[in-house]
Amino acid sequence: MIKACIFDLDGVIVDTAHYHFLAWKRLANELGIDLTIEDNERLKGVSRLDSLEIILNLRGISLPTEEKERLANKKNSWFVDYVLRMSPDEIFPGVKQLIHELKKQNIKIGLASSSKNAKTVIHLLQIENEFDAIVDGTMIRYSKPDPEIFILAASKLGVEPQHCLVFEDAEAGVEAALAAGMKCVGIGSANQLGKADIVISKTGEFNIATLQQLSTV
Ligand code: B16
Ligand code: MG
Repeated sequence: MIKACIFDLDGVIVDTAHYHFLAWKRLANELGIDLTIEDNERLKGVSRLDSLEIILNLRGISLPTEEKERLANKKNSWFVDYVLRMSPDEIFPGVKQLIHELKKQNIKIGLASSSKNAKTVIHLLQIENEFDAIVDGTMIRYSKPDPEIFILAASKLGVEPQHCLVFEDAEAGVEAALAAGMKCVGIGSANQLGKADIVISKTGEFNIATLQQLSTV
C-alpha cells in the first residue's frame, strides 16, 4: 500500500532543469566544451560538483579541487539569477492539484531534491507548506543514484520505503528510488526512464486512481 509520495523538484514540480542546463552550457562554453541536450541528461539529479566532473570528462579535463569549486560556484550564481526571477505560475500544470488529491487520501508528501537551492525554489513557488518532510542537497552525503536521499525522506515522513512512491525525471533519480526499495513514476521519456514502474510525460498527468495498483505490499 502506498502511504507516501516523494517528489523530486527540478523537472518534476518545475522546469528548473532548463535553468541548470542554461547555466552549465554557459560554463561549458567558457571552457571550450559544447554541452548538448543529450549530455545534459546525465547531469539531472546529480550534485553540482559531480555534474561539473561529468562535463570536464567530456574533454578529459582534470582540474585542481579549488578551481572546480570556483567553476561550480560560478555556475551556481548564474543558476540563482534565473531562480530568483521565478514565480508560482512556473509550477507545472496539475502538480498542486495532484498533491492536494493525494493529501485527501491521507498520503504523506515529501520532497527529495539533490539541489542545495531547493528551499529557495519552493519558497519562491510558495509551496513550502505543502510538504510533510523536505530533504535537499545540504542534508545528504551521497547524491542520486545513491538511495540516501529517499531513505532519509521516508524516515522523516515516518513511512517504510516499500510504502513510498517516488516521482522522478532523472535516470539517476529513478535508480536511487528503486535502490531505496520504493516504487517509481518516471516523468519524461520511456527511452531514458524505462527502469521506472511507469513512465508518464508530465507529473500532472498522473492518474490518482492507479496509485494503489503500483503497490505490491
Ligand atoms: P544545485 P533534483 C538536482 O535537483 C538537479 O536535477 C541537478 O541537475 C543539479 O545538479 C542538482 O540538483 C544540484 O543542484 O547545484 O542547485 O545544488 O532534480 O534532485 O531536484
Ligand atoms: Mg529532477
